This record gives sequence, C-alpha cells and structure tokens, in this order.
Amino acid sequence: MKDMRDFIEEGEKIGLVKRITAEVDPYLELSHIAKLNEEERGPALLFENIKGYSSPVITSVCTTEERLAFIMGQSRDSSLFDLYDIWAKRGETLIPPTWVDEAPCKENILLGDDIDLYKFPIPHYYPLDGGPYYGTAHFIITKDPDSGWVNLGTYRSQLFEKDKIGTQFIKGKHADIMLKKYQERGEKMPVASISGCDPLLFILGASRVSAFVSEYDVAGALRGEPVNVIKGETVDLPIPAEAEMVVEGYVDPEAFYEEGPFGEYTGYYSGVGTDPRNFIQATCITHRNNPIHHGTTVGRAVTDTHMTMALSYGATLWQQLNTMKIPGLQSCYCPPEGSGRFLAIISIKQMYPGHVDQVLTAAISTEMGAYGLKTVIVVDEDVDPWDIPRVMYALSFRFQPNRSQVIKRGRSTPLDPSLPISAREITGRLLMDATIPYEWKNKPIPIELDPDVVERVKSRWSELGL
Ligand SMILES: Cc1cc2nc3c(=O)[nH]c(=O)nc-3n(C[C@H](O)[C@H](O)[C@H](O)COP(=O)(O)O)c2cc1C
Ligand SMILES: [Mn+2]
Repeated sequence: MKDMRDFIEEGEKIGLVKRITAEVDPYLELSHIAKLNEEERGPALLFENIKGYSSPVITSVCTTEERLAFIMGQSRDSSLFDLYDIWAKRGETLIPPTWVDEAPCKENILLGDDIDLYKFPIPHYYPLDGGPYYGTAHFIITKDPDSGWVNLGTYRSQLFEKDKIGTQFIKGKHADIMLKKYQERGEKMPVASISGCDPLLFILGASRVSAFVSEYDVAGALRGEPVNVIKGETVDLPIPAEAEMVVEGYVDPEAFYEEGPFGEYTGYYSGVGTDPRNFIQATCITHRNNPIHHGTTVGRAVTDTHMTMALSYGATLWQQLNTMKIPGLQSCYCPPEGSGRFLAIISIKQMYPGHVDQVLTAAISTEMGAYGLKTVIVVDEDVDPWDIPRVMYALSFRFQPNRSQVIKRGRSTPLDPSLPISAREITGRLLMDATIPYEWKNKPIPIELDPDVVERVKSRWSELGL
C-alpha cells in the first residue's frame, strides 16, 4: 500500500471501505454519519458527493483492529498486541525515504491568489467547534534547524482563512521544540501539512516516535521499503510523493490567531473558548486531481481517533520498553477507551527483586509514557493484560496499595479533563504493582483442582444431569 487510493481500492474489494454517493453536508452531517458508523464499527466511508464541492472526503480509516492490520500489511485477524509486537521488531531497522523527481502530489500547483482552501470540502465536526477543521487526520512536516531531523506530527488545524490554518503544538511536542529553535534564531519555521496519503504515515504522525528519529524512517521500517518523497515547491521539506493535498507554508513564532475550541478525543472540549496560537501561513497548495481529504472523528471513545492512538501510542510504548532491553517483558495493553495513552497494563515474568518497580518507572520514562501516561499496572505473566477480568482479579487479590507509588509530577496533556482547565501542564502518576512479590519466600498457595477427580467427575457429567 503506497497511498490512500490503494487503501480504497483494495479495501473496497474486501468490504473495509464503502462509498457514500448520496449528498452529504460537510457542516456536522458528514462527521455525524462517520461517528455513528464508527460506533457500530462500520467500514471506512468515502463521501463522494459533498454539498457544494466536487472532491471527496474519507473518514474512519483506522477505526477497527482489522483495518489497522490491513494498513500495516498484517493478517486481518491480528490483535492490537500483534501489531505492537511487529512494530517493535520491525521499527528498529530504520529505512530513510527515497527522493523522486516527479510525483502525483504535483498534479496541481496553486500559488499566490490561487491559494484557496475554501475550494476543498472541510468538515465542521461538532456544534461548539470554533469552525471547520482542515487538519484532523493530517500531519505536519517540520525540520530541526540544527540537525536536519525531519518530523511528522499530527496536530490539529482549524481553517481560518483561505490561506491560513491553525496549529496546536502542545509544549514539548517535536514541532514545538523545533519552533522554539526557529524563534531563537529570529526565523519563521517552514512547514507542510499533508492530508490523504498512505494511512500508515498518518498513524506515524500520531505516534510517539522518539525525538531525533524521523517518522519517515520508521514508516520505511514498518513497510520494509522506503517512502517516496519529493521536494516542496516553496519549502525545503520532503513531501510524500503520493499525497492527496499538501499545504506548504511557514509558522511565524511571533504571530497568533484565536484558535478553538475543538471537541477532543477525551469526549470533552479542549477548553472553554479560544486561545491565541501560532498558525500556518500558506505559500503554496499542491494536490492530486480530485484530491481525497482525510478526516477523523474525535469525541467520546471508542471511535476512529481512539483506535489510531491505541495503535500509535501503544506500539511506541511497547517498542520503547523493548529498546531498553528489560528482561521478562511479556505483553502490553493500552486500552482504546483511554485512547491508548492514559492507562497501560504490562505483564512481565519477574526475575529479580525490584523488577516490577523497574518496569513501572521505565514505562513513565519512555518518550510515550513521559507524556500524560497516568496509570501503569504491572501484572504477572499468568495474567494477560488484554483479559480485563483477569486484570481485575490481579487488582483485587495481588495489588497492595502499600507497594504502589504515586508520583505527583509528570508532564501532562492540556486536554486531560481530570485536571482543572487552568492547570493542566503537570499530572500525577499512579504506578500499581499487581503482582505477587518475587522476593516473598512464602507466596500465596494457589488452589488447584485434583486432576484425577476432574477426570472422574467429567465422565459423570451426563449422569449428574449437567
Ligand atoms: C486526530 C489527532 C489529533 C491530534 N491533535 C493534536 C494536537 O492538536 N496537538 C498535539 O500536540 N498533539 C495532537 N495529537 C497527538 C500527536 O499527534 C502525537 O502526540 C504525536 O506524538 C505528535 O508528534 P511528535 O511526537 O513528533 O511531536 C493528535 C493526534 C491525533 C490522532
Ligand atoms: Mn516525532
């Protein structure tokens, strides 16, 4: 799969994508169809007939494990953990992109007065949103001015004017770190926003890949072949050759626009009103003929964004833990109900005293976990982290609050509705040891059935009338 068109063509054949030919309004109607369809775990939807526009919108690309597996080129019955594990294994051997000279994303090049984002169908998602959002399932490409490291990050973009879209680079995100460097130099930051391309690139935009590593190189690693890129028209950045829509431009660190609010993946609005944020001043738009805009719904879990993050956050946590070469790691689950980011359950085979503490503190020190992971639960290897009733059993009979730790300082997301809106930068973290301590000489003795008696009573089952 090299682009969104492959996803649609191949996905349609196997029932993962459906075309909607009836006319749909991009103001609320489109997002509401997508959201309700996602709640039913329905197919990805290609809206071909959008009121007032000629080009299409696709939503719900990542809503199910099956589609995530399809995007990753894995067997369609793979579990999320199978995908985490493939990611952790393949993601180690980075494959940088290949430069090409010609590309479909250059079929149309709009400069000067021709730059007009209102020509494209941009959904308005929820009633109280500050406006239509151009960038939901998109990503923004930036380059570190010191090292040349190229970053792909999904940061929402409100449509402000025909040539201006918003940004929300949360503090410490890679584009924010880079923007501060441009600011110190007194320069503007060149950027490109990409909507519609190989869905794996969008998932990577939403992944907590470590700093100094390019998401392009990880995409190459996961695909087993390099991503094709081409130079921007007005920015010196690598653009995915098969992208549907590209907005090139720059962010002036000193210029602001009132942005938001936006109904977020937490199921709540991001704030109470608007906030001044930096924005992208477009210098060029390039697009394929009949470009496919890619959008995603947020709102109450579990729908498209939550499944995207259950993979992008869960897989990067698992990969980063594995990179630390901690012995005994067995499995991991970052529930989509928490968008794969607020809660993680990790199973280990304990090998030495203090092993559980090592894993608990390691999890919150990874690039992924250091950002907003609030609760980590470690269970023994006989408890599958995906088996929530067994996790409840471990939390009831093995967890001891005396052995858990509460860490009161850690980087938070400003979107966490459990913190007051005015103080969301720092979170507490709860590290729960739900294991039987390794060092205990007298461990609780599990009750086992007598195997001979089990055999005997089973043979009497019908006699017993059962
Ligand atoms: C649909 C969607 C919207 C997102 N919006 C934002 C956003 O507005 N700001 C932000 O900082 N992160 C946002 N994220 C999370 C980032 O994509 C994620 O933290 C990613 O790691 C950022 O890239 P980076 O690690 O290279 O900074 C969003 C994720 C998704 C899936
Ligand atoms: Mn990054």
